[in-house]
Amino acid sequence: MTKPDVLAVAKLHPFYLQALETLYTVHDRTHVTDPAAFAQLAPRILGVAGTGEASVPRSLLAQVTNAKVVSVFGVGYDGVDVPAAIEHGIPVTHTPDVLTDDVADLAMGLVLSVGRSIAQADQFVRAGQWPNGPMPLTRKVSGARMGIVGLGRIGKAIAQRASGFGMSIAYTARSEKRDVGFKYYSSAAKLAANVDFLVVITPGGAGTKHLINAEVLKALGPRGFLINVARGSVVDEEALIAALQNSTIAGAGLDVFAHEPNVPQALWSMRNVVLTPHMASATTETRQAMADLAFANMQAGISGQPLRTPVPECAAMLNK
Ligand code: NAP
Ligand code: 8YV
Repeated sequence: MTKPDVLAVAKLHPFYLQALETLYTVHDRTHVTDPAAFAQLAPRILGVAGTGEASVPRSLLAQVTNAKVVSVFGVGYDGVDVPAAIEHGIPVTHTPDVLTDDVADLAMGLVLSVGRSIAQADQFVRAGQWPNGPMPLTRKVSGARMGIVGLGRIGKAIAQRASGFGMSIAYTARSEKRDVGFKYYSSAAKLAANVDFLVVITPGGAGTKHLINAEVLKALGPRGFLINVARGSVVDEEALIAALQNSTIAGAGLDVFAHEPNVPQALWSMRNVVLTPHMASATTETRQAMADLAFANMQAGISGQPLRTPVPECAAMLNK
């Protein structure tokens, strides 16, 4: 018996791909590699599988006329044209919650790494510099002021961890949260002016593009550090590089970049930055949990069962 057809719009994590292949024939980016063949195949596609950064544009959604679901392996889905998916009656799912702990852990790791110069200290020892004298002093993290841009699932988990370090917490978001007990600022610039570590953890996409711009970096100031674990698009990368070069800010810890996997060469040699390759959810345990959830959503969508974790925008179409 032939298996139903699914389109992968990006290179899938092996955990997700292997699960899909047990039930479906997975076509790996055929829409890009062979558009003519894809035109024939498209009406047979029942599900679209992607990653948090993968592009699922309106033009593709119009082609997969019989698709029942877009299942994203990731909590962020800024690459999916959700309004177009809704117009075509295709619900979109993602993988919230299961990765929250890991992303919050990495955010704190970057805070500690930039504040205490851990990556630089490692290089200092390996380069044999210790016998020549001590490293320059670093920056105390415990008790410092943290500002969180985006107090959602992951932002709250970062706040919880930072509270364990005795840090004071303030935040900005689209709306003030009455139940959290942290100081709210109505803009990223106002928040930045009042903190030592500014941690960015919003969704990507048009609504947050360059939310962290030259003005915000100036407000963060020469003793402030920027941590970005959200999306590269949220930070104006050129403004950030200028701010680092001019000591407008003290340093940065970056897991995400504007044009991944390409990282601007200007950042490579800077001593005051720590760079990681979009790895905040990349533990074996969490990637397995994400794959299980993304696969469950794909199966549910194709078989007409209730979806496990649809994106909020799709709630209305699913309740009809
Ligand atoms: P979430 O629960 O939906 O939280 C998102 C938060 O961002 C909310 O507090 C929201 O404000 C706020 N926000 C949205 N637009 C904003 C704007 N224009 N200005 C200020 N704040 C804004 O999502 P989550 O589960 O915490 O995930 C957040 C994001 O983290 C994902 O979308 C993804 O981009 C990123 N992420 C990255 C990695 C990685 O590997 N580096 C891994 C996982 C997730 P309101 O609460 O007021 O609506
Ligand atoms: C993943 C992410 O690295 O969940 C997200 O939004 O950015 C990350 O967890 C990504 O989706 C997998 O490519």
